[in-house]
Amino acid sequence: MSRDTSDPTEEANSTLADWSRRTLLKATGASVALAGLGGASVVGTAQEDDGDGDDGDESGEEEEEDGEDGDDSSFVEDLVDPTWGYPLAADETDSVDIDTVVELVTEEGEGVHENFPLNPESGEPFPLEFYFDPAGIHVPPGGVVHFLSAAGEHTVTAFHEKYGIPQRPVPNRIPDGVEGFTSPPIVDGESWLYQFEAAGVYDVLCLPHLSFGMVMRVVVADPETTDLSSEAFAMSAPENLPANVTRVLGAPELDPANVVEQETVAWADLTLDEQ
Ligand SMILES: [Cu+2]
Repeated sequence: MSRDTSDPTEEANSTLADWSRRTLLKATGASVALAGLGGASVVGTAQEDDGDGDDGDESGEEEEEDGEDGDDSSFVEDLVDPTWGYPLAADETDSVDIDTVVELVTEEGEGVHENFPLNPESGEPFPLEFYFDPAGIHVPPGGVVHFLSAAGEHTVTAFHEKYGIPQRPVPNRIPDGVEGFTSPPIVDGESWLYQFEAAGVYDVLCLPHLSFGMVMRVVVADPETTDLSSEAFAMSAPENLPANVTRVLGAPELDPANVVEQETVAWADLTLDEQ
């Protein structure tokens, strides 16, 4: 029997996948923002919020499809699953315009912080630095964040006990009642969108690099209506976690009220003292 090289089942499956995706995007109105790769709504991956809060487009380029947030958040929020978020292939990453971008970085050599991380096994300096940048962000309730793998393979995973294993327990460090969530592994240029609904403090980790201190903090709060001195925003000191993690989450710059005040806290600005 001769083998047919064009497998009709495979072809049908890929066609179906294409069809489903386009239909999904179209149904939510996101097709305008996502379909035109290289189109008008392209933003550079290095773009950062200019911090002045007006979402102004200094290039003067008109963004015709703006939602009320001034970016694509209102188009993509219906796509974002509360547990699985919404992944973007590398060639889709630039087609989405979300103001809040967090880069996931693997840096070889000296790195940003001297003597960080230490090798979790030996305690000696480790020649790679893995980090989220910014390491602290404030988002309003319902805010969408674009996590971009700038270099290396990473995940964006909530501190929730379901992601722990006996050799590497993960305590709950997200608001009560919020389900754990995680991205798939994302590599160079791929990214992942997540919408933070409930107010509170969310500590987030990268599964392959947890022991190297690749963690960050997202503070979800409406500063107008939220009492930042309430218990929901009092973050407990990290306990029973690798020393590198304790150093990052214990950095004074990641105090939730400070994160809200600063809007973003750069990785380079953390004070990573031994605790
Ligand atoms: Cu990582």
